[in-house]
Amino acid sequence: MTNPGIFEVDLVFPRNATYTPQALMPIVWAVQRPDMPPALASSITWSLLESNNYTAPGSSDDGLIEMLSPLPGNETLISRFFNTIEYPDGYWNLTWTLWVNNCSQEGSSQYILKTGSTVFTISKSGQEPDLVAATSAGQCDAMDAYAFNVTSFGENCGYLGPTPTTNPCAVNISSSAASSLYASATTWYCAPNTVDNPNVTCPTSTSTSSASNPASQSFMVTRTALLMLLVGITNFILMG
Ligand SMILES: *[C@@H]1O[C@H](CO)[C@@H](O)[C@H](O)[C@H]1NC(C)=O
Ligand SMILES: *[C@@H]1O[C@H](CO)[C@@H](O)[C@H](O)[C@H]1NC(C)=O
Ligand SMILES: *[C@@H]1O[C@H](CO)[C@@H](O)[C@H](O)[C@H]1NC(C)=O
Ligand SMILES: *[C@@H]1O[C@H](CO)[C@@H](O)[C@H](O)[C@H]1NC(C)=O
Ligand SMILES: *[C@@H]1O[C@H](CO)[C@@H](O)[C@H](O)[C@H]1NC(C)=O
Ligand SMILES: *[C@@H]1O[C@H](CO)[C@@H](O)[C@H](O)[C@H]1NC(C)=O
Ligand SMILES: *[C@@H]1O[C@H](CO)[C@@H](O)[C@H](O)[C@H]1NC(C)=O
Ligand SMILES: CC(=O)N[C@H]1CO[C@H](CO)[C@@H](O)[C@@H]1O
Repeated sequence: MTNPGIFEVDLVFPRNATYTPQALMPIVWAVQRPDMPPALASSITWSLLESNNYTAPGSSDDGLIEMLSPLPGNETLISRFFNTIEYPDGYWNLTWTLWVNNCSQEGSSQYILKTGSTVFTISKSGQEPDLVAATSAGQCDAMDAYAFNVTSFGENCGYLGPTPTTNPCAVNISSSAASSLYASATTWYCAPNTVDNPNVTCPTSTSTSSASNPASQSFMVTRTALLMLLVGITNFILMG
């Protein structure tokens, strides 16, 4: 039994800003009330277009995040990482859609789609990505955010009240939570049988301690194509 309340999804990162090229450039969403997506048949679709060009080599337009099981905690961070080392100058358009199934009084539910897009620039003169700063008091209110007031639930849908105001500043990414996201991305790259790996420097020992300390690792990337991590992998979810 899922309790009613406010369901919200926030794009924590990136923002409309200029960032330095990164082997692991993060995309992070925060899901507030992460227990709700299964009951709302909710998912996120997204595309990331280099120069807003579908056929550019770095572009990826088939991102899908299904949330078929309740996610843990009061707030769950969902991350994807991609490589911009090979694209040191240019702009990118991240467009994402939140799908929420709205019950109707007449019986047939209908999906509500909320779409946001964030354009950001990659340049050597940019700033380093900073997930902690992105949730700080000065920056949190600029998140692209969508909220629904779910008053009750039907068959794979929610009865939605008037749209509430969003509350992105409730999201808090600590430095250890940020490190965990990066560490998991590194672990994912370095796992055996993973999708076509770039040459991220992986721990040489089988010790797991190095994987939990991404600051001790350097990310070497020699791929020419942008690599989307985790496409098709649904269960890569970390608590904030
Ligand atoms: C993005 O930031 C630039 C520079 O601050 C600003 O000129 C532009 O209007 C912003 N665009 C959006 C969509 O916020
Ligand atoms: C980004 O993509 C959205 C959705 O396709 C589009 O409306 C918007 O104009 C694009 N922005 C830029 C700067 O290309
Ligand atoms: C989009 O990218 C493709 C592949 O690099 C290129 O051939 C095409 O000219 C680009 N289109 C635009 C409008 O820049
Ligand atoms: C989750 O939110 C509820 C209500 O806001 C609060 O009482 C509870 O302590 C929170 N739990 C965690 C793990 O943050
Ligand atoms: C959900 O559907 C109802 C019709 O049953 C409609 O009145 C309401 O505006 C919809 N809610 C949203 C948030 O679009
Ligand atoms: C959500 O809907 C409930 C039931 O109508 C209402 O009591 C509550 O005030 C609403 N919450 C917000 C934040 O709008
Ligand atoms: C956010 O996390 C930091 C570090 O864990 C903590 O010091 C701070 O109190 C938290 N802020 C909120 C609003 O939860
Ligand atoms: C920073 C970094 O590791 N850059 C390397 C990425 O991969 C390309 C292609 O192999 C190299 O030329 C860069 O030096």
